[in-house]
Amino acid sequence: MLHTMRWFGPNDPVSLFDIRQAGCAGVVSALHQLPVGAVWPVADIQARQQLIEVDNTRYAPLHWAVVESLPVHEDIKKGRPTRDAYIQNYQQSLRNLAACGIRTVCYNFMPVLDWSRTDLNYEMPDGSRALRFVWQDFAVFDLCILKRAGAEADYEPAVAAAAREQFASMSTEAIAQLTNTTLLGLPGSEEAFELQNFQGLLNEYATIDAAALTANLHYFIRAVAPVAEEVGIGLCIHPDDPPFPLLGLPRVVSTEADLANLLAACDVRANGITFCTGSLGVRPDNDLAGMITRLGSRIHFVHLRTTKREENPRNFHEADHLAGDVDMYAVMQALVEEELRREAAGEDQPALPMRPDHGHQMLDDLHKKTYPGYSAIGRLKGLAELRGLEYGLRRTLAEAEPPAVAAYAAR
Ligand code: DNO
Repeated sequence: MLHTMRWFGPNDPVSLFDIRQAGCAGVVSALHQLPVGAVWPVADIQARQQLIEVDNTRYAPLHWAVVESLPVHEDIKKGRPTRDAYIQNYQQSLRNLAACGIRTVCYNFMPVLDWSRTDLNYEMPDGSRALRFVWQDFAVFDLCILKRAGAEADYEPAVAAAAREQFASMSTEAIAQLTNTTLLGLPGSEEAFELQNFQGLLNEYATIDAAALTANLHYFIRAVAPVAEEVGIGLCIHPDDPPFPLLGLPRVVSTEADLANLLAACDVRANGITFCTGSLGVRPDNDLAGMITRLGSRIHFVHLRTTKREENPRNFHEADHLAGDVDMYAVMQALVEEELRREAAGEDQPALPMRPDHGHQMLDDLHKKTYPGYSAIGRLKGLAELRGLEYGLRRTLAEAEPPAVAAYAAR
């Protein structure tokens, strides 16, 4: 696989120097400074490439392998009349990225919020810190802080009652912290949504149910995937995180059926998947290794991470990369098999770009401020473990498949 790490840009406290030493050949980055919906100009893309690929020639090269994300404007998700203009911008950004040599572009279709957690500092038994999602804490936010109309119906009565009791004993500081964590903005931004405006953003989805959101997603992909196909980009949707509806908003990229429907909506290779085991793995009904085997040719990018479900099955925390509920051995085996298949078929870039997704805050990073989930040492540890697993599986599987061994050796 092509080992990569996410780099949020020049303000990221984890440097390109760090990422290189962690063992990466590729970088995953985005132009977070541009407003969502704007065309990404060639000059801005090249400026980022300059930082990653050209400056600092003293050390081993790094390559901007994946854009994560080229974000989708809310008007596209809502199916507003203005969506066509934003879709045209998206198509132009894809053309510009392709002109600069970028071949993999990730996006998501989650309304309003990107990923959601309720705790960014959950203490693990070894003292490191993990990200965690607790359904009851989320209910506290929804029922008692946001006070969303109709929220009551979304929680089991016992959870709602416990949430109210919990809220009554929370300090002002704890309430502020939960509010800020839940409203954290898009990755790469340190700003959170404002509580006052937030209900307004949710209201705009009042008439958009899962079927309508799916139709809007398919409308979008039918317009942009042919352009991606033409310019040689693999577009890859990131699944919902967590993979179930929150705050009354529909979520439509959570299961194998959701993904298969999306792929069928525009049957070109460019219409693909970011296979995020951490997001999909929260649901016990997602058979991850089987999904890779069945959908594999359309996987353009891989996020490897695992979560551990807790006593309430909607609660989870991010576990060590080889622990947790994801069978990483089976996942890695299916991924290596997919790569061997690509090699045997003579594909020009058979290596799947992979990044160790998130990592615990540990060792020296406990004293540093990094983007939640994106500390250097936790990701380095995750990558090291995953690479070891990949190496072992490669050796074993390639021996069983002589043509693929030859293809691999010839790289
Ligand atoms: C979280 C990330 C997501 C992801 C976007 C992709 O750490 O995996 O925020 O980048 O959803 O569009």
